[in-house]
Amino acid sequence: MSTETPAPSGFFSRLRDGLRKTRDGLREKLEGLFGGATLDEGVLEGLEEALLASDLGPATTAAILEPARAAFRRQGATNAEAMRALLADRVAALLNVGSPPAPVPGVPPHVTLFLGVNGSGKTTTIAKLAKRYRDAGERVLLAAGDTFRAAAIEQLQIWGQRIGADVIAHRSGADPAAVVFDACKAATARGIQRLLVDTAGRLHTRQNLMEELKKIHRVIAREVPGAPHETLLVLDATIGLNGVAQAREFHHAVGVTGLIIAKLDGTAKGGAVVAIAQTLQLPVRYVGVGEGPDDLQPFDPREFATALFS
Ligand SMILES: Nc1nc2c(ncn2[C@@H]2O[C@H](COP(=O)(O)OP(=O)(O)OP(=O)(O)O)[C@@H](O)[C@H]2O)c(=O)[nH]1
Ligand SMILES: [Mg+2]
Repeated sequence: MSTETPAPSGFFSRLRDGLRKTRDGLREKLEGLFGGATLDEGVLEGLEEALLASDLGPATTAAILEPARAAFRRQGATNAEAMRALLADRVAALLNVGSPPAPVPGVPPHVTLFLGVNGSGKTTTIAKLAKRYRDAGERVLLAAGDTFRAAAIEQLQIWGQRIGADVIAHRSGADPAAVVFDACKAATARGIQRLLVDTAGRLHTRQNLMEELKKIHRVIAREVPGAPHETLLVLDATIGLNGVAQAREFHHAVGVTGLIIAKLDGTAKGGAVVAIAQTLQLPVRYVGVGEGPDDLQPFDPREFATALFS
């Protein structure tokens, strides 16, 4: 956790604070490298090591360094400031993938389905997003689609109470598709603007989980026209590049439309965000930078890239 006090409302300083561990790792290496007035081949090699150490992965690191190498070849040498700008531009470009979120439907509800392995941060992220929507004056309903893990339903209900959102829940062990069916019906009947669907992160097997998520997705698509409007995969930033394989598995099974990277504040592997977005060609929608209800930031590629290298 951070020891600096972040500016309360400054988006950029909150993001910088969340990225602190990743940036400190990079900065230490970059400052050593960029200490001299000009850059040489040795600096490029050092740069490659620094980027790899922040979990950018070999392919993304190569893609980031390509324009830097070209500039170096063309000019023989280039200065540290120009190099930082090149790197930030490139990272921003690599993060600029996928489509923007679908527009809010003319007829409510807008439905978001949340996926992710156990402990990745789904329920907390749902609470944070629900609070954003509530603060914007929207009516929010939560669906307790994780009926498998002990106390998962209660956890969502407690968040619902804190935030002022109703929760549709059945008993522990009930069929999640039936919960989601009821939630879709209730959201439509009550004119709810945002329905957020929580799901299990673990069942008896991973195959069971994927089958269940497909079923839930089908129920939503059948009950609400055009839904789910977003299918967001919540990844734990602390697993770094392992997120690539996880994202691939969920995307293949269910069809993900965007990513949420939780726990960015707890890792020096924040570079993996770039690798995951680029490899899967999926946009990052939000990042989690703490455990509190306000610790969620809309994701902006340019701001992220700037925060990474500043
Ligand atoms: N530091 C930090 N912790 C977070 C963040 N997001 C979630 N957490 C913590 O991560 C832990 C797991 O979060 P949950 O939201 O319960 O994860 P989940 O994916 O719903 O887990 P299951 O219900 O077991 O599948 C909790 O202790 C959260 O407080 C974040 O952005 N930063
Ligand atoms: Mg959960």
